[in-house]
Amino acid sequence: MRILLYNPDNGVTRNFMPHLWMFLLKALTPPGHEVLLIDGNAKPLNDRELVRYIKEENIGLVGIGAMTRMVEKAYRVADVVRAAGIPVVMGGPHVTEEPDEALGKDGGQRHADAVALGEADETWPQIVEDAARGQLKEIYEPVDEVGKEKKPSLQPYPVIPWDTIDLDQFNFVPKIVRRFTERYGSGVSYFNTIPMESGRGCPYGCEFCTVTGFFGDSIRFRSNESVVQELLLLKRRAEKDRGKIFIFFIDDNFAINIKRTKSLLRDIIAADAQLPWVAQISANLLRDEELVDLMEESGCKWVFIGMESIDPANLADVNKSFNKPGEYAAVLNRLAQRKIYAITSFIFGLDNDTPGVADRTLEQIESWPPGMPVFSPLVPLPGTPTYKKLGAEGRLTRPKHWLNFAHNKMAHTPLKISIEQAQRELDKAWMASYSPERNQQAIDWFGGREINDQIMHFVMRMFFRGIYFPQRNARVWTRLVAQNRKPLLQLIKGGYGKYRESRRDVPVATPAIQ
Ligand code: B12
Ligand code: SF4
Repeated sequence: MRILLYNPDNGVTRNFMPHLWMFLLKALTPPGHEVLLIDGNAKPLNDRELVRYIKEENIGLVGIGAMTRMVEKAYRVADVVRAAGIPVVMGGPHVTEEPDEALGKDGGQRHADAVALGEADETWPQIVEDAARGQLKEIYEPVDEVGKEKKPSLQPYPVIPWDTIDLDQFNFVPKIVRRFTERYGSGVSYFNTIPMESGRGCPYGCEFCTVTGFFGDSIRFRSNESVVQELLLLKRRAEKDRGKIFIFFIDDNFAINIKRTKSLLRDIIAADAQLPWVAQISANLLRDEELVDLMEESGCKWVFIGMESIDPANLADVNKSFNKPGEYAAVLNRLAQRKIYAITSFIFGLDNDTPGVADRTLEQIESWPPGMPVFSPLVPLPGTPTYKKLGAEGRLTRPKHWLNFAHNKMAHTPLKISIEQAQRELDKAWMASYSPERNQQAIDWFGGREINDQIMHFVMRMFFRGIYFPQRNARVWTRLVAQNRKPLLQLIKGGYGKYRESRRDVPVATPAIQ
């Protein structure tokens, strides 16, 4: 049987990074079946094109995965595929919480023939075999003989053949630049961010988050050996075809077991398997100097930190008191001393937020080393304590917000700020954080040193703007470049100076004296 795994586009981030689930399920597919992958963020297809593709490729089963924010799109795609007579199985965090919705058992339209609940590593082979026999069940749940939930141990972990997978659709290097570098034989042919997991699960149970419920509070790790081998595979690939590969360790809290993280990082260093990497780590775990040293040595460049709020009352409300706003600056400085910077994530619309929350947060951010702040409203995700609490208090304004998805739009009434005001605070925080003035300040922070880091920050800032700001046409980009001409010229000058310096340092070839 030929299977298509499909990830609907999220309407925001385009081809930023492939989704791991597709590659993982492909690697776990029993022999005798062929799996094709389409990520709608990288390869947009309209309904007609998708059906034509499915027919031409003789697909017998379509698997669709989606987060809550993409599920409306996922259902639409599923409807089109089923209307063409091909069975659909859906999986991922949303349908795990709302299987009745996907199966049309809540009074709405049916979208899927089957749903895979929870982690599908062990149910996927069964789904494929059942589909091949035309005997798909409605629900696949990872349980043991006595019906108890069973989590994959991640040992052994399947080998994802990253060395042979075509990653062209996720290449950050624009085609025009590639043509130039290919012709002149130097430079980088691709830049890919690759998702990799070293473990699953988080015991912290922050109330707005689905992870503790979905993956469970028992943390499971791959062996160090298996992570190192995957890194080496990617490193060899990058070296062979002069590409750049950046690893995104998608573990929800990469340092949740500090001892184990240190041992993994030591093994990466010992095997010379370093590639530049980013990971999600909570601020409380970044107090450890030895950990941060090992992060630097093993290639860490960025850390994603869920700061959520600078207000301890807000953090207590969502069960995240282990975040201590008073230590954020120290944590970020500790990282910056090692040339590691942070993507800091904030939520607005928490219960203790009042008008002015954007200004207060921005004031703090501006006192920190430069980074990439991101802001979102509190999104009540199905299955979370937050969703239940807001529902019980009658504060969900759009209880099924995912069926009428609107980017960054609130779905509940905050306590001390109106929805409209919270929305304005969000817009303000985004605009101020990526304004030309802020971009200039980020570069100036380096005081003329580290031109490479300055360029990296500027490019990332423009990139984040491109990702997160809705208007992305050529006119907007031209205006953006014009507004940022001062930092841009400064960087070009600095980069050229560095280039000349490096040319001066190249030893002049002298004829050998006989
Ligand atoms: C990496 C990641 C991202 C990446 C993007 C995704 C990518 N390209 O990989 C980035 C950093 C950009 C991101 C952003 C966001 N993310 Co995110 N992200 C993750 C993260 C950390 C890892 C995803 C992953 O690869 N997991 C590992 C794989 C193996 O697990 P999995 O995807 O669940 O797949 C397994 C099963 O679900 C199942 N499965 C999945 N799909 C399918 C399909 C079929 C057919 C079958 C059979 C099975 C199946 O099988 C897989 C193997 O067991 C998860 C948390 C987590 N640990 O999963 C959050 C998570 C998915 N993100 C989440 C959220 C909320 C967001 C944001 C909305 C946050 C925000 N407010 O901005 C944004 C939205 C971005 C966007 N524009 O779409 C939520 C989603 C919850 C939900 N119900 O939707 C999660 C679960 C985290 C959380 N805090 O609750 N994210
Ligand atoms: S620490 Fe992160 S992954 Fe863990 S529960 Fe909190 S928000 Fe979710």
